[in-house]
Amino acid sequence: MKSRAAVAFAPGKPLEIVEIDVAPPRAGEVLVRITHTGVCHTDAFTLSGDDPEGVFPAVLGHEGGGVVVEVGEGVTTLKAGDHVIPLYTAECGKCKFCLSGKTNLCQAVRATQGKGLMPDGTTRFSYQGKPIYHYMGTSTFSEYTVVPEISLAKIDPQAPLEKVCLLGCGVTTGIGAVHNTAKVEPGATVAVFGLGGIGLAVIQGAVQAKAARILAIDMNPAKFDLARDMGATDVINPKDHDRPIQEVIVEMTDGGVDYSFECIGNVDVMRAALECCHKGWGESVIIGVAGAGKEIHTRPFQLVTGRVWRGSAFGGVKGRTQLPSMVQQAMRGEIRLDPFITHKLPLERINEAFDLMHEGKSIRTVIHF
Ligand code: NAD
Ligand code: AHE
Ligand code: ZN
Ligand code: ZN
Repeated sequence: MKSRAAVAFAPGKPLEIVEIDVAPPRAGEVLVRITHTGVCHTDAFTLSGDDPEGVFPAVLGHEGGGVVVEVGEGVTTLKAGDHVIPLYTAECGKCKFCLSGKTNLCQAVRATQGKGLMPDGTTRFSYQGKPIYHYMGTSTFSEYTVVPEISLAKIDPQAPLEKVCLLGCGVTTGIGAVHNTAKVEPGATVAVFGLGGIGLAVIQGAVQAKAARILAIDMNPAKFDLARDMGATDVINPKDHDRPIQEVIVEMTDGGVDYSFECIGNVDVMRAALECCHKGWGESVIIGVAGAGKEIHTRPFQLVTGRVWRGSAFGGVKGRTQLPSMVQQAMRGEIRLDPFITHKLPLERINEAFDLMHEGKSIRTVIHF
């Protein structure tokens, strides 16, 4: 079938809106009509060429919502008409990772996913007879996409897809990192570095966890009003200080924070986020994605003296089992999605969503098809 899609033909180039060919779903696969998709910084990261797993040409996008059109052979848990959120972290329920009870990082389709391929090692997308690669197992920048059954969360059909698509990445990642990765407890002091979609979701999670103090840090002061609205108690611009920001935070918090979250992808900020943690117990969670070749640094003494460095992918959330209830929380207003949606654009204008992000003017642009 034909599908309108925004194709990344080469790194560093704007996406091109073209009509691609989408092959039918094979065994264990599902054809989904995407109705809405957010644009996450990770899409921009991969488009920039900094992603070691970036392959081109590809259909990017991983924060979508849609409706099942057709299921392939052997698919039993979904049928045409079901509403779904594609998952870049699958949940097969059978692999060593799924069975461990220790991680959400199902590996059932991860190897082929990282190469831009479906689990059988081929693509369902093509343009002018040449293959187009998939992205993160989701490729939500195409009106029609093919996704493994185990990479789809079935959600309440009453849920507004134009909003709950954000649970496909940003909002779930931030809220989940607070509850599943850091396990923030009531009364805690929390620092959040980077106030985009992820950082704001961390603030929302910290409020849910009843953190007593939430410090929100960004170089762009335009982000501070929304951070306060979301529940930040203090806003800090590193540009207003002439010493390392970790020193400022340690002083403000009587020795450091209980938990910090890096939501930028900057390895220098990752260091600051670790070093602003309290001696003896402070824990820092890396969420931001850093470019190829980047490495983190600190003095080992920071860890010897009790600080902990962690990382979090998709907020530690198991998508098929946990996302449906997060959708319900959003429908009940227990998870706020509206404040994240600063812009709405048709697919044809998707490059403007990237511009708005780079200019620091948007939190999330939701694309409609
Ligand atoms: P975003 O661009 O919307 O927000 C980033 C924010 O960081 C902006 O407000 C920007 O002003 C701020 N910032 C940039 N440099 C800074 C600095 N040196 N000091 C302080 N603030 C600074 O991005 P986003 O969509 O919120 O994504 C944030 C990061 O999280 C990205 O790296 C993205 O790839 C990553 N991410 C990871 C996961 C995961 O599962 N681990 C999921 C989603 C996104
Ligand atoms: N491909 C990159 C890593 C990208 C990355 O870290 N992705 C995050 C999700 S970002 C969503 O916006 C993630 O969940 N990673 C776990 C996984 O299995 O990919 C690289 O460096 O190679
Ligand atoms: Zn994302
Ligand atoms: Zn698995």
